[in-house]
Amino acid sequence: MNNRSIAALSAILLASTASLALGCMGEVDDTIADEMTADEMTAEAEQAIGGGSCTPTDPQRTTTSGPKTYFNFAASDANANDAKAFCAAIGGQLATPMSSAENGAVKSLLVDQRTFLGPRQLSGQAVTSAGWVMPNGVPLSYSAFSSGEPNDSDGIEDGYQDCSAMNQSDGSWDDVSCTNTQGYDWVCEFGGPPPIHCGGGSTCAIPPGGSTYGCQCPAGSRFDPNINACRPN
Ligand SMILES: [Ca+2]
Ligand SMILES: [Ca+2]
Repeated sequence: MNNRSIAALSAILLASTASLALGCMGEVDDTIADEMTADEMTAEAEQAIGGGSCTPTDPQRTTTSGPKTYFNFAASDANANDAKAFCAAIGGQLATPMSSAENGAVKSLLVDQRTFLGPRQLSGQAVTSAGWVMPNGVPLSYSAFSSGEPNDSDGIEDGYQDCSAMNQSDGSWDDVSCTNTQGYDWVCEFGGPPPIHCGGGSTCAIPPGGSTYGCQCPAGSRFDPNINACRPN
Protein backbone atom coordinates (compact mmCIF):
# COMPACT_ATOMS: atom_id res chain seq x y z
CA MET A 1 0.00 0.00 0.00
CA ASN A 2 1.44 3.36 -0.95
CA ASN A 3 1.23 6.62 0.96
CA ARG A 4 -1.68 7.86 -1.14
CA SER A 5 -3.67 4.70 -0.37
CA ILE A 6 -2.88 5.01 3.34
CA ALA A 7 -3.99 8.66 3.28
CA ALA A 8 -7.23 7.70 1.54
CA LEU A 9 -7.85 4.94 4.06
CA SER A 10 -7.20 7.33 6.92
CA ALA A 11 -9.75 9.73 5.47
CA ILE A 12 -12.33 6.94 5.29
CA LEU A 13 -11.66 5.94 8.89
CA LEU A 14 -11.93 9.56 10.03
CA ALA A 15 -15.22 9.97 8.16
CA SER A 16 -16.51 6.77 9.73
CA THR A 17 -15.48 7.92 13.21
CA ALA A 18 -17.19 11.27 12.61
CA SER A 19 -20.39 9.52 11.52
CA LEU A 20 -20.37 7.34 14.61
CA ALA A 21 -19.83 10.38 16.82
CA LEU A 22 -22.71 12.18 15.15
CA GLY A 23 -24.83 9.07 15.58
CA CYS A 24 -24.21 9.17 19.35
CA MET A 25 -25.37 12.79 19.36
CA GLY A 26 -28.70 11.84 17.84
CA GLU A 27 -27.92 12.71 14.23
CA VAL A 28 -29.16 10.40 11.49
CA ASP A 29 -26.04 9.99 9.33
CA ASP A 30 -25.05 6.47 10.31
CA THR A 31 -24.99 5.01 6.79
CA ILE A 32 -21.34 3.98 6.91
CA ALA A 33 -21.71 2.54 10.41
CA ASP A 34 -24.59 0.40 9.15
CA GLU A 35 -22.34 -1.13 6.50
CA MET A 36 -19.21 -1.73 8.57
CA THR A 37 -18.27 -0.94 12.16
CA ALA A 38 -15.16 1.10 12.96
CA ASP A 39 -13.52 -1.98 14.48
CA GLU A 40 -14.21 -3.98 11.33
CA MET A 41 -12.75 -1.23 9.15
CA THR A 42 -9.63 -1.04 11.32
CA ALA A 43 -9.18 -4.82 11.16
CA GLU A 44 -9.61 -4.79 7.41
CA ALA A 45 -7.11 -1.94 7.05
CA GLU A 46 -4.49 -3.73 9.12
CA GLN A 47 -4.99 -6.92 7.12
CA ALA A 48 -4.56 -5.00 3.87
CA ILE A 49 -1.42 -3.27 5.10
CA GLY A 50 0.14 -6.56 6.17
CA GLY A 51 -0.30 -8.45 2.91
CA GLY A 52 1.92 -8.80 -0.12
CA SER A 53 4.35 -6.01 0.66
CA CYS A 54 7.57 -7.72 1.70
CA THR A 55 10.04 -10.32 0.48
CA PRO A 56 11.39 -13.07 2.76
CA THR A 57 14.59 -13.31 0.70
CA ASP A 58 16.62 -10.28 -0.25
CA PRO A 59 17.09 -9.91 -4.01
CA GLN A 60 20.58 -10.35 -5.38
CA ARG A 61 20.27 -7.32 -7.64
CA THR A 62 17.57 -4.78 -8.53
CA THR A 63 16.90 -2.28 -11.31
CA THR A 64 14.06 -0.31 -12.88
CA SER A 65 12.69 0.39 -16.35
CA GLY A 66 10.01 3.08 -16.60
CA PRO A 67 7.43 2.37 -13.88
CA LYS A 68 8.60 -1.22 -13.35
CA THR A 69 11.01 -2.49 -10.71
CA TYR A 70 12.86 -5.79 -11.14
CA PHE A 71 14.31 -8.04 -8.42
CA ASN A 72 16.73 -10.84 -9.30
CA PHE A 73 16.69 -13.86 -6.98
CA ALA A 74 19.24 -16.65 -7.01
CA ALA A 75 17.67 -20.07 -7.26
CA SER A 76 18.47 -23.04 -5.11
CA ASP A 77 16.21 -25.88 -6.19
CA ALA A 78 13.27 -23.98 -7.68
CA ASN A 79 11.57 -24.78 -10.96
CA ALA A 80 9.64 -22.30 -13.13
CA ASN A 81 6.36 -23.04 -11.35
CA ASP A 82 7.99 -22.37 -7.95
CA ALA A 83 9.43 -19.11 -9.25
CA LYS A 84 6.04 -18.03 -10.59
CA ALA A 85 4.38 -18.74 -7.23
CA PHE A 86 7.12 -16.91 -5.30
CA CYS A 87 6.82 -13.75 -7.40
CA ALA A 88 3.03 -13.74 -6.94
CA ALA A 89 3.39 -14.24 -3.18
CA ILE A 90 5.54 -11.12 -2.85
CA GLY A 91 3.08 -9.04 -4.83
CA GLY A 92 4.62 -9.20 -8.31
CA GLN A 93 4.99 -11.57 -11.23
CA LEU A 94 7.82 -13.32 -13.04
CA ALA A 95 9.50 -10.74 -15.24
CA THR A 96 7.73 -10.40 -18.57
CA PRO A 97 9.61 -7.92 -20.78
CA MET A 98 7.25 -6.08 -23.13
CA SER A 99 9.89 -4.12 -25.04
CA SER A 100 13.58 -4.30 -25.90
CA ALA A 101 14.21 -1.70 -23.18
CA GLU A 102 12.55 -3.88 -20.54
CA ASN A 103 14.34 -6.95 -21.89
CA GLY A 104 17.62 -5.06 -21.53
CA ALA A 105 16.79 -4.06 -17.96
CA VAL A 106 16.20 -7.70 -17.02
CA LYS A 107 19.38 -8.79 -18.81
CA SER A 108 21.39 -6.21 -16.85
CA LEU A 109 20.48 -8.05 -13.63
CA LEU A 110 21.61 -11.51 -14.66
CA VAL A 111 24.48 -13.10 -12.80
CA ASP A 112 23.99 -16.72 -13.89
CA GLN A 113 23.61 -18.47 -17.21
CA ARG A 114 19.83 -18.88 -17.18
CA THR A 115 16.95 -17.00 -15.49
CA PHE A 116 13.25 -17.89 -15.53
CA LEU A 117 10.85 -15.41 -17.15
CA GLY A 118 7.06 -15.00 -16.97
CA PRO A 119 5.95 -15.95 -20.50
CA ARG A 120 4.57 -19.47 -20.78
CA GLN A 121 2.78 -21.56 -23.36
CA LEU A 122 -0.80 -22.71 -22.97
CA SER A 123 -1.18 -26.49 -23.07
CA GLY A 124 -2.50 -28.36 -26.09
CA GLN A 125 -0.70 -26.37 -28.79
CA ALA A 126 0.01 -27.91 -32.19
CA VAL A 127 3.27 -26.04 -32.85
CA THR A 128 6.08 -24.82 -30.61
CA SER A 129 5.47 -21.12 -31.36
CA ALA A 130 1.72 -21.06 -30.62
CA GLY A 131 -0.13 -20.05 -27.49
CA TRP A 132 2.55 -18.04 -25.65
CA VAL A 133 1.02 -15.74 -23.02
CA MET A 134 1.95 -13.38 -20.19
CA PRO A 135 1.35 -14.51 -16.56
CA ASN A 136 -2.11 -12.90 -16.69
CA GLY A 137 -3.05 -15.02 -19.73
CA VAL A 138 -2.84 -12.23 -22.31
CA PRO A 139 -1.04 -13.22 -25.55
CA LEU A 140 2.51 -11.88 -25.84
CA SER A 141 2.92 -8.61 -27.71
CA TYR A 142 6.72 -8.88 -27.48
CA SER A 143 9.12 -11.82 -27.44
CA ALA A 144 12.85 -12.32 -27.86
CA PHE A 145 13.28 -16.03 -28.49
CA SER A 146 16.66 -17.15 -29.83
CA SER A 147 16.85 -18.36 -33.39
CA GLY A 148 15.41 -21.87 -33.47
CA GLU A 149 13.47 -21.33 -30.23
CA PRO A 150 10.90 -22.06 -28.94
CA ASN A 151 11.53 -25.67 -29.94
CA ASP A 152 10.02 -27.79 -27.15
CA SER A 153 13.51 -29.39 -27.04
CA ASP A 154 13.14 -31.45 -30.21
CA GLY A 155 10.99 -29.31 -32.49
CA ILE A 156 7.89 -31.39 -31.79
CA GLU A 157 5.30 -29.76 -29.54
CA ASP A 158 4.37 -32.20 -26.82
CA GLY A 159 4.28 -29.92 -23.78
CA TYR A 160 7.80 -30.67 -22.56
CA GLN A 161 8.99 -27.04 -22.67
CA ASP A 162 6.12 -24.63 -21.89
CA CYS A 163 7.96 -22.06 -19.74
CA SER A 164 10.67 -19.57 -20.63
CA ALA A 165 14.10 -18.44 -19.49
CA MET A 166 16.55 -15.72 -20.53
CA ASN A 167 20.10 -16.43 -21.64
CA GLN A 168 22.62 -14.26 -19.82
CA SER A 169 24.85 -14.13 -22.90
CA ASP A 170 22.61 -11.98 -25.07
CA GLY A 171 19.22 -11.58 -23.34
CA SER A 172 17.51 -13.96 -25.77
CA TRP A 173 14.81 -16.37 -24.63
CA ASP A 174 14.51 -20.16 -24.69
CA ASP A 175 11.53 -22.34 -23.93
CA VAL A 176 12.30 -24.62 -20.98
CA SER A 177 10.54 -27.11 -18.73
CA CYS A 178 8.15 -25.68 -16.10
CA THR A 179 8.74 -28.54 -13.65
CA ASN A 180 12.39 -29.52 -13.94
CA THR A 181 14.67 -28.13 -11.26
CA GLN A 182 17.43 -26.58 -13.27
CA GLY A 183 19.25 -24.28 -10.85
CA TYR A 184 18.15 -21.18 -12.71
CA ASP A 185 17.72 -17.74 -11.14
CA TRP A 186 14.48 -15.85 -11.53
CA VAL A 187 13.48 -12.19 -11.81
CA CYS A 188 10.26 -10.79 -10.35
CA GLU A 189 8.78 -7.53 -11.61
CA PHE A 190 6.56 -5.01 -9.84
CA GLY A 191 4.33 -2.46 -11.55
CA GLY A 192 3.74 -0.58 -8.29
CA PRO A 193 5.74 -0.16 -5.08
CA PRO A 194 8.20 -3.07 -4.72
CA PRO A 195 8.15 -5.19 -1.55
CA ILE A 196 10.07 -3.90 1.44
CA HIS A 197 12.53 -5.49 3.85
CA CYS A 198 10.60 -5.92 7.10
CA GLY A 199 12.16 -3.91 9.92
CA GLY A 200 11.64 -3.01 13.54
CA GLY A 201 11.26 -6.53 14.89
CA SER A 202 8.87 -7.70 12.15
CA THR A 203 9.34 -10.81 10.02
CA CYS A 204 8.26 -11.35 6.42
CA ALA A 205 5.98 -14.38 6.38
CA ILE A 206 2.72 -15.70 4.96
CA PRO A 207 0.10 -15.51 7.72
CA PRO A 208 -2.00 -18.62 8.48
CA GLY A 209 -4.63 -18.99 5.80
CA GLY A 210 -3.01 -16.32 3.62
CA SER A 211 -1.33 -16.49 0.24
CA THR A 212 0.95 -13.45 0.20
CA TYR A 213 3.88 -12.38 2.33
CA GLY A 214 3.45 -9.55 4.83
CA CYS A 215 5.41 -8.11 7.75
CA GLN A 216 4.32 -10.08 10.83
CA CYS A 217 4.88 -9.02 14.45
CA PRO A 218 5.15 -11.00 17.71
CA ALA A 219 2.02 -11.48 19.83
CA GLY A 220 0.99 -8.30 21.59
CA SER A 221 2.24 -6.05 18.82
CA ARG A 222 1.22 -5.06 15.31
CA PHE A 223 3.03 -3.89 12.20
CA ASP A 224 3.00 -0.16 11.47
CA PRO A 225 3.89 0.46 7.79
CA ASN A 226 4.52 4.15 8.42
CA ILE A 227 7.61 3.34 10.48
CA ASN A 228 8.28 -0.18 9.10
CA ALA A 229 8.32 -1.61 12.59
CA CYS A 230 6.25 -3.43 15.21
CA ARG A 231 4.52 -1.37 17.85
CA PRO A 232 2.56 -2.52 20.92
CA ASN A 233 -1.16 -3.13 20.48
CA1 LIG B 1 6.11 -26.23 -25.58
CA1 LIG C 1 13.96 -24.77 -25.94
